[in-house]
Amino acid sequence: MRTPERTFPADFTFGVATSAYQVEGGIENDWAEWERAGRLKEPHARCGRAVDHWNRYEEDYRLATAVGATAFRISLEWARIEPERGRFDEAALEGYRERLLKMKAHGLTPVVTLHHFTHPTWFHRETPWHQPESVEVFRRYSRRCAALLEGLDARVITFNEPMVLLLGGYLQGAIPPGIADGALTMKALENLVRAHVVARREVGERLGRVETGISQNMLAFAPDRWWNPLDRALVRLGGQAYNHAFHEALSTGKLRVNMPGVATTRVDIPEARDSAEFVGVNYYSRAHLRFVPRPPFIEFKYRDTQGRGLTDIGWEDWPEGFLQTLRDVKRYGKPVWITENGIDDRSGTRRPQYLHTHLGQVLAARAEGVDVQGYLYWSLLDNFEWLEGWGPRFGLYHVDFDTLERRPTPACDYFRRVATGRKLVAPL
Ligand code: IFM
Repeated sequence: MRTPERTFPADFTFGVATSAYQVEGGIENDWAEWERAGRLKEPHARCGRAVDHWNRYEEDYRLATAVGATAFRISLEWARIEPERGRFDEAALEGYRERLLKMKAHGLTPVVTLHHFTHPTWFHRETPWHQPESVEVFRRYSRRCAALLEGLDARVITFNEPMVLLLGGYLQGAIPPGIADGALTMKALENLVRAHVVARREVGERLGRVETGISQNMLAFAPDRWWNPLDRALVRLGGQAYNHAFHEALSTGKLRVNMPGVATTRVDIPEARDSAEFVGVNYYSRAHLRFVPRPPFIEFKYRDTQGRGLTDIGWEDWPEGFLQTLRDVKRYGKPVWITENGIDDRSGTRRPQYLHTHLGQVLAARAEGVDVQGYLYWSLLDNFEWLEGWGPRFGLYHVDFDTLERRPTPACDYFRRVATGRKLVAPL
């Protein structure tokens, strides 16, 4: 693994990332319904009060600054803001505004995601993403969000991991809205691109020039059998669809997916051309793909190829793929933000090393001319991990899920040393 440079420039941002549903608590949305329908791996698990960030936000801002973070990524919960279609909750909007102002006062620059997987309960019944009306509905919501951000100098992420939402929610039926249909998935993808465009326009009209983009979950892919041409074709086509179709649409205005037998689309959306100021990358792992001769034709697995041990959620620890991913996004010619990177490490002992190797890859990418400007660790706190419920622990801070007490893991000290010293030091 190459780590040619060991220092981060003074203007490189270190921060932390969270999302509303996973930390705030007390939210009624499509995921809460999904949980009540028993659709999580542990059918009785509930997000419920989450880790009560809605009330403990000031404590959490202090925890972020204590590790040297100067940026804090949150998401706005659409279901709080627009609980019924067309009715906006002024108290919720005020609540977010107050929290963002406090965040600023703590010296943290807000990075604000408008959509992080969840929806108000009416959304899928009335205007699901495969229907064109969804775009207008999102535009109206974004307009209200933009007003919230006045004077905050926030960076805006319209959508978090749109391909994860589509794969899970529209192709596999594993997360809300539970659809499993390739053609609808492609319609929804097109509307998400259009929704990004109109949301960015709303933000720009209200706030002037704001750095706006998306966060894309990007996996390093490898063929399960290196010698098998079908596995290799899957890596090529799947990698293009999963990692690049969305970014590419926002860069060129051309939306292209070509996964024969699964989903294909070819649409030109000229207004999407050059519609992001930065490329948001969420990187965690590598996946091996194997062709199987029956729908859905793809088998997806994480393998421990290096004997490093899978992470506790079962993902390969593969920092090498981070560099590969960052090289790959250089083609968009925009600044790059790592909007998530992190490890489910339930003992808390592996995280400093994970940070060390992954930040090393960020430096290596920078040395190759990839303009990486910021790194947001996922996550500040242990939190609710979607279908996995309360098992995984990604937090720099360990949270006792009974008492909600936050305690630093060894990675807090490591993160602080790098973020404040600007040097890639070795973990102690
Ligand atoms: O917890 C999630 C987050 O919501 C989106 N990116 C991946 C994280 C870990 O699975």
